[in-house]
Amino acid sequence: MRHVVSMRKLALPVAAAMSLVVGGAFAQEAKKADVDVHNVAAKGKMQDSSGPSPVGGIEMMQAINPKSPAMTKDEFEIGKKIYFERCAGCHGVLRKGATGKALTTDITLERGSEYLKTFITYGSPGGMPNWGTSGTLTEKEVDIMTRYVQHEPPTPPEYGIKEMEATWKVYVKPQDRPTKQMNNLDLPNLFSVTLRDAGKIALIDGASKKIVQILNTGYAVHISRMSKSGRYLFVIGRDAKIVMIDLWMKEPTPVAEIKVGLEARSVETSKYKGYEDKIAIAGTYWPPQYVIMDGDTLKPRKIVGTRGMTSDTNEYHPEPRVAAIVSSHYKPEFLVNAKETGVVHMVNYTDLENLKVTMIKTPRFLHDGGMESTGRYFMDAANASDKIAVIDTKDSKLTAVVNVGKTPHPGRGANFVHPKFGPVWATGHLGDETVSLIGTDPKKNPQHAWKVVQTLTAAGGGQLFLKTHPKSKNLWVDAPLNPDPKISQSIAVFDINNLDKGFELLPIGEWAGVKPGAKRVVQPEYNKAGDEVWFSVWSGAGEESAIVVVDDKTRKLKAVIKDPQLITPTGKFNVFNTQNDVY
Ligand code: DHE
Repeated sequence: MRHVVSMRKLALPVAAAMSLVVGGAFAQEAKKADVDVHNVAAKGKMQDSSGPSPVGGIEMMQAINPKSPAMTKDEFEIGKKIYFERCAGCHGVLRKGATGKALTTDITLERGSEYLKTFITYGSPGGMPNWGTSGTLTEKEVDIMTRYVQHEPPTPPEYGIKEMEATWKVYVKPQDRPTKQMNNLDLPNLFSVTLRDAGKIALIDGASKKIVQILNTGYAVHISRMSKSGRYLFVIGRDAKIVMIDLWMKEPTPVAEIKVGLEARSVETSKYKGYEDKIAIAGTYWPPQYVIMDGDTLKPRKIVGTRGMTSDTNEYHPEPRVAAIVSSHYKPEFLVNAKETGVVHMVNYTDLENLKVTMIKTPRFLHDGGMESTGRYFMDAANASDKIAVIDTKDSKLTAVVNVGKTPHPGRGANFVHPKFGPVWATGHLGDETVSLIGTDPKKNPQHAWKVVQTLTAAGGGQLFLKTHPKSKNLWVDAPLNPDPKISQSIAVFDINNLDKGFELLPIGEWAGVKPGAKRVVQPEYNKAGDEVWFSVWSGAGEESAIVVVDDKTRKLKAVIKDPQLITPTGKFNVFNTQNDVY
């Protein structure tokens, strides 16, 4: 079965595509938001999945500009909340522009209220959502936003070591923790599942598919990462709270936590020989910075700001958000993506007092990425430039820049051996239906290295993640943001040895057998053995979701994991695969 939808009409910039709210930390918010998505989808715009920024609730000063249209304090507060929930992702906290246009008052006051109101109500072909006509914002809210953006943007507070230390808690000191695993769990095949809108994670046993434990983490949980030994699990939420869980305790238990800023997406741990489990790092969207911590307690040690000049135009950017962070296997270094400047900070963690950071210039805006199969090269998506930057973690330099499809979104990508071109790394795209395969073997296949060797046509645009496994012959590609439910509720699967045959579309959402809902199928994840794949079937916070497990060999349904506690499952992180960068 083939469903090919041209995404040309639907090609929104990544942040715009993801700036409408589907869920939220609160069921009520999510309910309202689900309606938003259907409205948007019905109008043929790409579905969105972003969560509201928690920054809107923070106290900030209202600067008075005599030229700005009048607003009461209450209206300003409403405007601020809406701005952070809906607009900041594209236009930036300080409105200097990111994926969306700059909205500083020199521009907005000149455009004037009539122009701005039309823009907010009807959207634009450039990617601005139609907030008014989609019903997302009421007429009154559009009016408030029209005036709000003509006021000086309020700045959220900074967040230094003092603020971090005030939130830092060690529940169980390292010396009071076990010296060996005290439970019978098959840890390498345990899955940490994000329950996004519940602010929790579920630990699910890979063999029995039973929920072992549900743990509170933070607001709109985002990702889980493992320490090198596979003992400590780190979970970070959009609220920048990190919870560190010791999987060796009798019951996996949080042993430390810290809030490292006001808004965040990424956390990672040291993987270089001799530094296993020693150091942790987290990056924040606000303030734009990253913090290096002790790997066993989360004690904050060193904060580095990312504010600085952009890689291409050498202009100052006041809020380069920290997106993906990966840990080098070749050096005691982290690779930190500063999104808006297009600079990868290669941070050497051997001497925090005399910190060495190699700044690598790449195209903008950096988002996510992962290692190719040898672990030497970081394949880094510069999504607004439609490019993948290839960074050599051994020689600490940019090796190549590869043109791919519209708005690459690889997650960590997928590595496999192509029957004709040798080892490749794959990325899907938010903005079109293609999957780009890039040659990654400069030694034995130099003619194909760092080139797109093949472009596959998957089910549609709105892809977020794709996955395979060294033992598998399948490449699974999701498209949860596609406006066509037939596509967003299914998975496209390719046979790696017969890629020209095209894909098979499996109706995972239908297989879940859940009650009506968005049922977006998101983020394939393998078990440790590499013989089954787990998919989230993701509906609203008040609706029924599930995890569907498929047999990798037969592509047949193997199990459905359902539980009232499985609220908005999105990311799933197998301990062994996350620990060892298997993808
Ligand atoms: Fe994510 C990874 C940022 C929306 C699920 N997400 C990441 C990473 C970043 C990021 C920077 C890489 C972290 C790393 O490797 O260190 N995500 C953002 C956003 O800024 C964005 C676009 C909008 C927002 O408001 O947050 C966003 N992400 C989403 C979602 O809506 C998703 C689908 C559901 C959810 O849980 O919120 C979502 N993001 C994920 C997942 C990963 C991720 C599952 C990890 C994938 C992996 O395999 O490693």
